[in-house]
Amino acid sequence: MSETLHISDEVRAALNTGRPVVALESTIISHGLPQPRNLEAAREFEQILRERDVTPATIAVLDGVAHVGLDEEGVRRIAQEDLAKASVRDLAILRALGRSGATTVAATAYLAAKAGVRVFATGGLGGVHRGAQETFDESADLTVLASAPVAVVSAGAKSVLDLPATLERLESLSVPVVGFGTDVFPQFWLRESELPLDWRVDTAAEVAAIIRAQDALETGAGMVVANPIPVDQQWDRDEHDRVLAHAFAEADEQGIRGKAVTPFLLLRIVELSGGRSLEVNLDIARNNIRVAADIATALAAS
Ligand code: PSU
Ligand code: MN
Repeated sequence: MSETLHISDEVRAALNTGRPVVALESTIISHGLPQPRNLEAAREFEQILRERDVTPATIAVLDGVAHVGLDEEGVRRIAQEDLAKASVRDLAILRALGRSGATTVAATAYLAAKAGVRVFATGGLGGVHRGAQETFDESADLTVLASAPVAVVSAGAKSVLDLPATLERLESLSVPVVGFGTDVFPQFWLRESELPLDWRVDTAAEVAAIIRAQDALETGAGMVVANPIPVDQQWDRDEHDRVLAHAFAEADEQGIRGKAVTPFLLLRIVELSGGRSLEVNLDIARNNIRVAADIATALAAS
């Protein structure tokens, strides 16, 4: 059998010499953004890091092998092939059957931690779904962060979720949440919310110091760095509320359940908003990647 975890030469060289590396997920490319924009986005996300002298480690499972760092062909495959949406529980199955999968935040954080990559940028974290009291639908993104020591830079959690419940679960799971230049938990497409956070940081160096302190204390946990979209880039609140209500009603009518919920809502929201939510989603990811680059750079220097 070929190796189970393949770290690309570029990522390995950066890790071995203590240079900054940022992990990127592939579910956002495969299932969160529409084709053909998703391929452009995957390339641009890596480029944002390279311009800052940070090595991108896009993570995906290809033909049974978990890759940390993709070549051009790998990036093309996650954007154009119809890949399974892979969480941590799917990794061994993909491995054994030689199948491919786009990794969620949970699976990406798990594999990043295994490879020794400590900083990860995404759009919005998964969380507790609305109605979870009955469906039990809570993203493994939350539980995995309790034991994967990776700082995830995210614009809060997607506003299609139950955000107060998501914060409660992160507390129960002992996953630290820090606002990056904010006192409240952002709502993905919207900067503000009425959900206060206990901790605010204003610099990448502070986040790097927290990561070092987590190591010293051996907490073993990850962290959520909640980075809100700048006010001039956020989505119009009324349109946001209107479109989300519409998308929820459709998901309900069509009986969309389980892992299909997030991709369905994200892609339907893009259509219903005439592409506006996509532009904001891309800006969210770009902003998070820039902040992650700064954190990884500060960490490498510390
Ligand atoms: N953030 C985005 N777009 C996405 C996701 C996050 O901007 O598509 C994906 C992530 O991969 C996250 C997943 O892990 O949605 C959550 O899915 P679920 O709710 O089924 O756990
Ligand atoms: Mn789910």
